Amino acid sequence: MNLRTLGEFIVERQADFPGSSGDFSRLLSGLRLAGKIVNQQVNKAGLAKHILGSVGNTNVQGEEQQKLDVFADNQFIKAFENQGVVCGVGSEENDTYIAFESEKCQNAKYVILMDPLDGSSNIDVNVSIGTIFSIFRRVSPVGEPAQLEDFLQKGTEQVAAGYIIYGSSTMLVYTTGNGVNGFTYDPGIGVFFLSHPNMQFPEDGKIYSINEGNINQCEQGVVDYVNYCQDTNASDKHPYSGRYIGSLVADFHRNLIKGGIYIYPSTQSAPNGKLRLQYECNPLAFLTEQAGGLATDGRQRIMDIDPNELHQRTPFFVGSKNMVNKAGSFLK
Ligand code: AHM
Ligand code: MG
Repeated sequence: MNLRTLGEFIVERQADFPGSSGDFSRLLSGLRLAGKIVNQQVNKAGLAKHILGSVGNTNVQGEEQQKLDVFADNQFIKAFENQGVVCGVGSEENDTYIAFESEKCQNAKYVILMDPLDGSSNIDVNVSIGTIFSIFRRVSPVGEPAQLEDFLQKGTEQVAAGYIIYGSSTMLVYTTGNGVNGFTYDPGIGVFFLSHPNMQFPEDGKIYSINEGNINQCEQGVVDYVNYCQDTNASDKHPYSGRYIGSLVADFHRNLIKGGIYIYPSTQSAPNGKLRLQYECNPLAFLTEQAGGLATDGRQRIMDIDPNELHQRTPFFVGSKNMVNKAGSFLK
């Protein structure tokens, strides 16, 4: 078998853009390095009592921060600052964006938005968690500190996006707008290998993923769609299987491979849903569209939403094209 490492893949792809400065490749290398460091800590979370558990702070959304959240946040931020390839970082863990001060960073062309450790409430119970990231070209002038407007761009402006899943294997899955590729980490030698080239969302699927504990708080269209998924009398292959890990990257990754839909709708207690547009939904929407799937808020395309605040939330319907269209048809 012809093995290709992530490093080789990045270099090959850079050659597709003659004259490119290599900054973007260095950015991906920074991500890869920080991902390996976080992976090492996640893997031993059960052993390291000092890492397990809550740090005692709450983040801007009033959620309890876990120690590993803070660790991951710091690792990624340090890696980007050291590489000098982004002028700033927006993170789900921080109240506002960070604009790096060094001249090298202020001369950088890109900003990154990330959820450094999504699903972190699952750490203590040994369930897969993930890092989600989204990269934009800055709109503020090069040579100056990053500005809020750099972080409030529509999803359609993303130049790259992806996730790292810390699961039974660790994988990095990303797109630069030219398909989706997945790399599996070999911890013995510390290298990611291309294992899932050109990933495609199956057009249809049999898995629906939603927190059904909230169903009484959902709008009627969502209730009707879930009933449709469970309908044993319908002629077209029902009922579907309900699968909800409660860890977005893990639910998304499974559905990407097997075919399925993930839904986090608006509820009475969370009218805009729970997930964040900039840190979670846009990057997964970009990956989804690049893999032939669909991502909406139930009614409109996620990547067309014009963000007006950093921590903006949105309902999220993502996955196999036919399933997302079908779910949307119940909301109209
Ligand atoms: P987090 O960013 O605070 O970890 O929250 C996001 C997580 C997702 O991974 C997951 O899909 C969702 O929250 C689960 O929420 P709920 O427990 O309300 O179903
Ligand atoms: Mg999250």
